[in-house]
Amino acid sequence: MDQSAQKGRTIAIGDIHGCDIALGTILYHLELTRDDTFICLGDAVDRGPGTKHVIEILLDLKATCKLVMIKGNHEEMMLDGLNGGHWESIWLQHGGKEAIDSYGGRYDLIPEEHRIFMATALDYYETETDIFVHATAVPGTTLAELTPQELRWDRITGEEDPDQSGRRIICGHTAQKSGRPLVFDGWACLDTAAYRGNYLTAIDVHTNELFQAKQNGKYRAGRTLERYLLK
Ligand SMILES: [Mn+2]
Repeated sequence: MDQSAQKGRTIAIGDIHGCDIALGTILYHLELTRDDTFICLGDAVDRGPGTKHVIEILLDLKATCKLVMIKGNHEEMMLDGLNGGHWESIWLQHGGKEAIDSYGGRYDLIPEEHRIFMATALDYYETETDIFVHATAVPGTTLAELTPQELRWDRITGEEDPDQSGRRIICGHTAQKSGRPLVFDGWACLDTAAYRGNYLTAIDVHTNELFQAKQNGKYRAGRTLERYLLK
């Protein structure tokens, strides 16, 4: 894909987990336009109080910019749980209850559009400079060969090798309870555990500027990713 002529910003955001006010606050400050690409790294749903509103916000964004939704393990569990699959009880115990409560407490109150939004989310997304995936990529393995376990479930340790292509891997999923992005050679994990009261983290992948907000509405910008690079 030729992105060399691309105008606008490319913004990626870590695990939102129902933090609708944090998401709305970041978007208010970003002022996205149709030239911008906004990449949600997955786990938009569950845990926090505002899953329904988060998906409404993301659906509305489709009219504003190019929205890329990557499927997290929580979207995978929710879709399975809503169909009565084997994940249902585990999902409900790991934030699914809060998600259903945001819809009024019943599965049948979830709009079909919201189910389709989750079901059509991507396994990964790539540009000339970066690879975007929910959980992990495996250097040496092509993206199309990644398993569902790798794409949505495996955790990173901070000791993974960089990708041979030279592209950076930007992921979520491995929650950083410190609230600090996990940044090391060739990698950036943006899951800063917003649902635990930390900042939700978004990044302009070309400038590395961070845009962060908490679910209480507090906003912070001006830091860059390099601040968190492990030496
Ligand atoms: Mn996850």
